[in-house]
Amino acid sequence: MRFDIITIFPDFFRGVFDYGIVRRARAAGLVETEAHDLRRWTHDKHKVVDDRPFGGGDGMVLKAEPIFEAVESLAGAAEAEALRAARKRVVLLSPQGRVLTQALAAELANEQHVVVICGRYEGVDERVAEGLATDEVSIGDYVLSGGEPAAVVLVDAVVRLIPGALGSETSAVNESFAEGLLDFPHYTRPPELRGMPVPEVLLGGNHAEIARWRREAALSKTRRNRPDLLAGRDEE
Ligand code: 6GU
Repeated sequence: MRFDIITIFPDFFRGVFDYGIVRRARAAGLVETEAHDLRRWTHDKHKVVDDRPFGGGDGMVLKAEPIFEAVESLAGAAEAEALRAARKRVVLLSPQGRVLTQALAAELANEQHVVVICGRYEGVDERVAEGLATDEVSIGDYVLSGGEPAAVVLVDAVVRLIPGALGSETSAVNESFAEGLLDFPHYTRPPELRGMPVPEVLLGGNHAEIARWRREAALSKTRRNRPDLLAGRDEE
């Protein structure tokens, strides 16, 4: 799998994929990541990538032409149809996108090539979303200055779902969100810390009881921190 990231800040990505599971997946040849300077696809002397908004207003808008040229040179065809056939996706990162979920990350983990366009918060010419991107994605309901941190989040969430990336000792099947619940609480030594004991049941060896406790604890944590995840479930 390959990620090509189009950005006006390619240096932002220096070293950012050199840690943990992403590093290991890259070292194992499971994934390649490369950041590309959008200015490479400008043709004027000053390598201008933005311009004033039609209709007026503050802030600058990222121009469509360099982005179209960048995607065409990195992914080939700009037609969504041809991209899908070739297992390629073109993801525009913007606060106007649909929110990244574990389901979307899993879907992207099936692709061979993902081109990621980092928007700026002021905006990207809408024709990129209309006629170039296969997906417009946000990482949550808050505003970032640009899509670069979101690109790091997206790559991490997807790479750990590529078969083999987590290694044999762990699996993505049992974790947070896989079941639509938050993860259960974890503890390690010491069994008592600053007046806070580890729940008794975890210290014994009754695996059925431990499994029951973990499910209940995951549920109450979800109820407390993310009641939205439980809406529309009947049991529990
Ligand atoms: Cl993808 N971009 C920006 N600029 N802000 C965001 C975002 C993306 N996702 C959440 N906020």
